[in-house]
Amino acid sequence: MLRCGAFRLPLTRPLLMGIVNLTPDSFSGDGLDRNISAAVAQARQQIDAGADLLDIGAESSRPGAAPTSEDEELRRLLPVLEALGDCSVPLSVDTYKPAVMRAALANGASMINDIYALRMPGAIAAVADSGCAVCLMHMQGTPLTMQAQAAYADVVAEVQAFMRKRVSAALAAGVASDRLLLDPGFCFGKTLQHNIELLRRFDELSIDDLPLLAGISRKSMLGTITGRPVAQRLAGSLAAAVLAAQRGARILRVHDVAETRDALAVWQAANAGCVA
Ligand code: 8Y7
Repeated sequence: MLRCGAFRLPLTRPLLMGIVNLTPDSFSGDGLDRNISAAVAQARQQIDAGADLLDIGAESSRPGAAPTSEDEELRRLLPVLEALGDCSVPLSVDTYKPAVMRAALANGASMINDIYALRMPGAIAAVADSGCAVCLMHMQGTPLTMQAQAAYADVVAEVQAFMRKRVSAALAAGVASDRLLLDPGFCFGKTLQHNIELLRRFDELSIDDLPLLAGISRKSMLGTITGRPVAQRLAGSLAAAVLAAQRGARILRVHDVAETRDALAVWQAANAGCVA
């Protein structure tokens, strides 16, 4: 069971985290109001499609992306959190900035998804006293530089060692273990070979039975494998989601909730020998 603010998420079947992207490059340059209603509509559609939780992000973490200011991030996030205040699933906010974490938690977020795994000064303190869930993700470098310098002797061992340190830091600050999720951070400072190794050996990443999250949906590693542009990576994303689930992922961070749900339903039926 994952503690996630006022929510308790069962971890007996893989959960789907629907992605809601508030970065301007994912919209067509409309005004902020249009963006808010588009984002809220996208969020509600993800919930209708069966999302168990949503991940709302207002700063791009794509390779090469430049940072967004705290004010701008909050200007994008807060109206959407407010509009989704009555929704039935936990809202995760994708941020590494302590002030944004505090504001998000004060405005209805139940989870913080941090690509820096609470390494920014003040980040652990920002989440410690709330009951929110926290996703600790591995990244080598920063989004601006990470693809230029990806190097590991043993990617699985190094990612796991990093996660172990971040778990210790969180526990030492009083974040209970039932609030923690781990994520190897596919494509965050990794070559294709590293990403494939992490997926192939995903089950080896677990630490103290903490739940693992996998975010592979539409990513460049799928583009490299299939030769497809981002708009044509659904089939690759579904294959990766099923594989990650097979290898122990408890939460899948995805763009295509309805399709992933169907793919997982087939996988689960075959596993269980019956339709649930
Ligand atoms: C991940 C993520 C992104 C991921 C977690 C994208 C914010 C890039 N990827 N957070 N965020 N794990 N925890 O293509 O893999 O979605 S952004």
